[in-house]
Amino acid sequence: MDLDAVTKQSALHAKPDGLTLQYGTAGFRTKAEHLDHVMFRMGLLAVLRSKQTKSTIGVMVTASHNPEEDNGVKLVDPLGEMLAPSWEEHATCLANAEEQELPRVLLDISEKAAVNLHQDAFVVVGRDTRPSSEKLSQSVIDGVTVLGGQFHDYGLLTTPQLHYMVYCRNTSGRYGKATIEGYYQKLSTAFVELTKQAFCSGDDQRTLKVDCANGIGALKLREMKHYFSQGLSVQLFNDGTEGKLNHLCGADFVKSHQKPPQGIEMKSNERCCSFDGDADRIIYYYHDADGQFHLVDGDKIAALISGFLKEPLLEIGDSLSLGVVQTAYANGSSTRYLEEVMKVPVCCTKTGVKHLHHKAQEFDIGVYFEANGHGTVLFSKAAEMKIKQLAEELEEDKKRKAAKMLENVIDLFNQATGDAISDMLVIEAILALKGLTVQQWDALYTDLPNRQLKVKVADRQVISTTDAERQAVKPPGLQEAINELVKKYRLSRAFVRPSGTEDIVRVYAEADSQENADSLAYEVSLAVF
Ligand code: NG1
Ligand code: ZN
Repeated sequence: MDLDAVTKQSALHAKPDGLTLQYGTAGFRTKAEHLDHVMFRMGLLAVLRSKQTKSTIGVMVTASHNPEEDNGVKLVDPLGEMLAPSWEEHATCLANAEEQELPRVLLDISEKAAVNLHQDAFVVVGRDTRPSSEKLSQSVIDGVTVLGGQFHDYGLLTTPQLHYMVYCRNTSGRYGKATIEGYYQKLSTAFVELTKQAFCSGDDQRTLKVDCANGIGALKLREMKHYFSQGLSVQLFNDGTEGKLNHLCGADFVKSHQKPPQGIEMKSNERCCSFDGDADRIIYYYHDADGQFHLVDGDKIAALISGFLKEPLLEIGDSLSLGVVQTAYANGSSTRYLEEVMKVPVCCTKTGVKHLHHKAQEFDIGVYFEANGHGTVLFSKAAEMKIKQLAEELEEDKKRKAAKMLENVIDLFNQATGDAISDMLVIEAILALKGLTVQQWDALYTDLPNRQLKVKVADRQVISTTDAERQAVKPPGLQEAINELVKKYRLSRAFVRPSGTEDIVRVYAEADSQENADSLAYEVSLAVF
């Protein structure tokens, strides 16, 4: 490691005095102008992680649903997963080291993590469409090269596409080709195969309106839509040609405001969906004949998918386990529906996809979704092999057909992370195969009215939680106060937790009516002070 060269280069990406940042749920995120040094240093860290794992590591420059002025960076581990927790700590140390401490911190990390410094390193970089992203990704590359790492810059990519590239590169191409063309081919082939037998009742059924949050999703969906245009026609809105990224549009806006985005024309009963700014989340919605808005969120996506998967799994007659993973934000009705009607086991984990992803790996087939629309379905190696083997069998019967269908489903889901484009194609395939309208899908169960609030406090870390964030253990008395408030309402539930991505405390409440959910959330937010 040429530490003199690092020091010299680092001076060109100097850390502002006194600035401390933390590697949170989705990496580092803050105003773009404060991130240059972090980018450079994450380039350094990616090289060390690559040497240690003897694998390609990904670096994605994005701040997802946050405003256009923000930016962020996260590292992607060898199998396309989020960075391992012990390395999150290294990332925080490295980002906060003062200039003169940088060489020592680098050596410290190398020693603690037993990095073989003679090992080669390879890093792949991707970025979203923010005006600041190009320059910031160049700073990442500066960090990679000063430590002698090789790199490939994919340029503009959705976050899940970068995860896909990392996964492909570390599995010798068995998962797919590590090119944008490879991604389009893999997904669209699976989609076309899956929907071959779908009954389509006219063109309306095959059209979907997509709000792209004025982000990277628009660029990539526009490139990709020709690959599957026979099965599905997508109409792009908020495609970045006029509006501002994530401004009054996108999945996060629609979910948190529970209203349609600007810039999309919705006719009654038309199926619409929104991506977020880096296209790793998706949610659906529609207006009914009375003009009422209906949100079909991540919980309902999980319900649709698990219901769909149950049938072919039953058909192949193998006892592959199917489970659903949610967070505390999952609507109470969805949990009840999954457990009592669908009879699938449901687990609850802490917020943040790394927790859900990890838990989902405990099942042969693990469906995980956050209510905000981030999720995917993971198939264990054993399940994949069993399904592939059955799909190859000579006898052309129902069992083989079911296995074939599952085989395509495996290919259509991004196995590395939640992916708006991939999830959209799965959902569209299921709706087509089942002949379901968005209203029929929405009617699987009725959401309990709910409310989320943000509370600004001096130090959000004074709140700590347990039981997958559903109970507050600190400060003393807070949970008791929440329990008392919850008792006042029917079908009620509430919890608070410090956000991992913003300097706020989040309050969530649900109850038998919107008015009650609103009051409960408000009362709980007062108890937080
Ligand atoms: P925080 O800020 O920790 O609540 C938010 C989302 C998560 C996840 C991350 C990463 C909610 C309530 N929280 O986390 O689900 O998506 O951002 O983007 O939606
Ligand atoms: Zn995102």
